[in-house]
Amino acid sequence: MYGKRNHLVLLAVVLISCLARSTVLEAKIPEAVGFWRFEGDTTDSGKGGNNGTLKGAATLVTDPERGNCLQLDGEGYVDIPSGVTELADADFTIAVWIKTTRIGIPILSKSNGNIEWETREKELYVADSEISEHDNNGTVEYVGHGCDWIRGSAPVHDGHWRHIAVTWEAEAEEGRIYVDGAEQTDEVGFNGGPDNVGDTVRIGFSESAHSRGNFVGQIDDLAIFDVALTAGQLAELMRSQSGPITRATNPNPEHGATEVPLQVVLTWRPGDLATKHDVYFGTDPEDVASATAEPSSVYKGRQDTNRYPTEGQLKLDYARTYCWRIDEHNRDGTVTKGAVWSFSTDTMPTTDPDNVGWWKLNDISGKTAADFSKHARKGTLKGGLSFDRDSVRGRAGKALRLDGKDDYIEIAGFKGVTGTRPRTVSAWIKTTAPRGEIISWGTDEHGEMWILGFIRGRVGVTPNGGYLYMNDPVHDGRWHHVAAVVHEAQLPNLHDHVKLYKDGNIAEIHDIGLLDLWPIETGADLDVRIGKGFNGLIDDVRIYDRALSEDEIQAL
Ligand SMILES: [Ca+2]
Ligand SMILES: [Ca+2]
Ligand SMILES: [Ca+2]
Ligand SMILES: [Ca+2]
Repeated sequence: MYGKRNHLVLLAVVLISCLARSTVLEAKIPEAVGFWRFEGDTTDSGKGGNNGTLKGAATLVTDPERGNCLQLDGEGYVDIPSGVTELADADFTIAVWIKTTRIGIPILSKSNGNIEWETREKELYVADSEISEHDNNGTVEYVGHGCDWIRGSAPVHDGHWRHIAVTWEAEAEEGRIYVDGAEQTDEVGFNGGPDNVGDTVRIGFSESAHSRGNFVGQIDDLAIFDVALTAGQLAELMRSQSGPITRATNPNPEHGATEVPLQVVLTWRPGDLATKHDVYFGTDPEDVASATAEPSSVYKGRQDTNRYPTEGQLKLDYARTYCWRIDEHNRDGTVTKGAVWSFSTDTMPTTDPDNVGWWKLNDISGKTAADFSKHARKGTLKGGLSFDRDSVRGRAGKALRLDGKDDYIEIAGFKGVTGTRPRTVSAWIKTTAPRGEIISWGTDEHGEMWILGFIRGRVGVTPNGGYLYMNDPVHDGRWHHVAAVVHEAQLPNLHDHVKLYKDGNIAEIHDIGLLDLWPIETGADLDVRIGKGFNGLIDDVRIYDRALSEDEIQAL
């Protein structure tokens, strides 16, 4: 009796202390090694004591929302006379508030400061898709020269204060990007190449080729830690610096998204205190920015849920830019006006008579892939593949992630370009697994198939018997454009009449030691299929029944 009761008490004590302990551990934020709060000066209140110096036109200002902060105009920066901590070869976190409408701007760099992007220099920046040739306008990225990237997926250039962070666990090689306390990692290839001895930190300074000019906007509470903070710690850090986040965040479609399907539902993360939401939606950014909760063409009413429309989908027009804004009605009776977010919809299907199939894979729900050729040859997702689950940020708009097992897309009833006819097939791919098909059709006999896919680890074509593949590997985890062209010939063969393209240029062919004279006479049994056995991302798959020129392929 006595013993049992004692055990129960002991158990309760252990449970309570475990709970208390885990809560404390989760929330406890370690001391920063560098912490610049810009409270009227550039003092470092972290443990490193690395006080900064304002350079150029950098100034300290007072912001209505965040109080004292740093203001940069594209030329100034803050110089930190130290490397602060290792920003690659050991765990670290950089966490900071930024407010900007610009893209292609640096937040923090660690370098020798000569404005030349050199081996193992590092930069945290807001991406510009024109520089990166990646559909990532306004997202946060961390890069090292020769070290690859940690890439975020959520744009942050909406002119409101956004809390952003990059974390790196060196041993596990885990990198993450956080926006407003929520993980928003798109891809990680970062390899942790150590910092150069003597490189120092600059705030808002452009050292890399990924940004143009210094930061434009405001920066506050920049903290560097020599540990990788958890999501819980980052959320705690953010709230300790700002109180509740009352505005709507994390718009979907993302701010700046392109090639958005015509049927969408708008969703967002509600403010911490929101009970109701005012929805504004239209095509004129000024109307959407200035409208109030009075009847107008852009005010869509006050609602409980964080989706618009509350039921069904919006039906939009092709190739238009739409803007929206969510104002949050808070528990305390206040209203927090939201940012104006925008996105643009997909273009009209082509009228090009030579384009016989074009799957942009921008769809975001269901299992049907729209065809942007004039033939409307819809694809069907197979093997458990679905846009709801497998749609990801693509090369243009969205792309599809295939599992390399049973996933593929079937174009039912479409036999592709058959016989000896000229043709062009192309796709964007991103993979680290060099296997599987990109696109195929034909009859399962020697010489009668037409397969673009991986052959001996390289991209090439085979009619089933004989093959032709490129020399350069493309399975490096980056986007690559691949294409194959069969030129006009009475009896085309791989050696004389087929060209392969990598990233818009004629690809060097792997020397396989023999001339491949297999004829190409494609059968018409199998339906066109995309991505069978392919493990990775695929985007913008096209078929033409004509040999495109090098210039035309470059433009795809
Ligand atoms: Ca401050
Ligand atoms: Ca340099
Ligand atoms: Ca599957
Ligand atoms: Ca796409």
